[in-house]
Amino acid sequence: MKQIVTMQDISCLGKCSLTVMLPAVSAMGVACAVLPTAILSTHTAFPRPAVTDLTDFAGKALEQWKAIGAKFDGILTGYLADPAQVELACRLIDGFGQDAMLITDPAMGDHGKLYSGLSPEMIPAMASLCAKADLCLPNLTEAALMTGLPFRDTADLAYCRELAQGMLALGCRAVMLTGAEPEPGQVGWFYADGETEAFGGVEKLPRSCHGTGDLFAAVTAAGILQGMTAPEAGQLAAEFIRRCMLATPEDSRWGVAFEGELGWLAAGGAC
Ligand code: PXL
Repeated sequence: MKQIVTMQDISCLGKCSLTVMLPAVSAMGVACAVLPTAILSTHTAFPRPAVTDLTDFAGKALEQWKAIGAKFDGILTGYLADPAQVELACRLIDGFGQDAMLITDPAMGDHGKLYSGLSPEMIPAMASLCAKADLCLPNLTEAALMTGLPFRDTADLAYCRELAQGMLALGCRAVMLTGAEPEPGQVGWFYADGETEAFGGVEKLPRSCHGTGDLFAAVTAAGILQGMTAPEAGQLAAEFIRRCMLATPEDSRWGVAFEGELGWLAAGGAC
């Protein structure tokens, strides 16, 4: 069985990061090891979460994993709280990245802004991590922040292409932008690797829910490890998220009702 290690926080309430990635990756038949970087009582869109930083713990976990000869087929990084955690992600890659595909989700912001509590120093730090990636999965905000291009919240193909080229110029091998609008009324992804380009999407719903970028990253990463092309995996992820959002009746900081859709995902997206 393929195994991913995913590095990010645990937000205890308000479904996102590890609490959604772990079940989604597992449902797709990929083993999911976790390197938690912090425990938060909620994600940071709720006021004043209690936080315990786990950077020291995570460093010790890496040492022990090395000592016991741990191996991973994929490394998937998500939300990181500060540049010290980015440095730790680089240690994870140095130690275990030789035979592993590196997928980075630079979960740093949305709607044109950094998430609350993140300092602007995170932007160059995250860009340096994404430069190492085999595949980087930014949303429009994150791609604009890292490339220095202006943020626009309507992402036609010309704008997606510009952001994707900026991301490739940072150094990543391939990029899949989320929040792309390949056609009016659609929302989806735009993929580029310097040679090929692809895009796809699903009908856009008038709703915004937390944690959907994390689910997109989990499904895309697990799909690729299961042998899908990145565009195939991205389209599966977009369809999965649409189903989860249809099951979530309104805008929600609490995350999406993904639980009832895991069976669909486990069946490979068959209706
Ligand atoms: O869903 C991304 C995410 C992950 N982790 C934490 C967050 C957020 C987004 O707000 O605050 C702690």
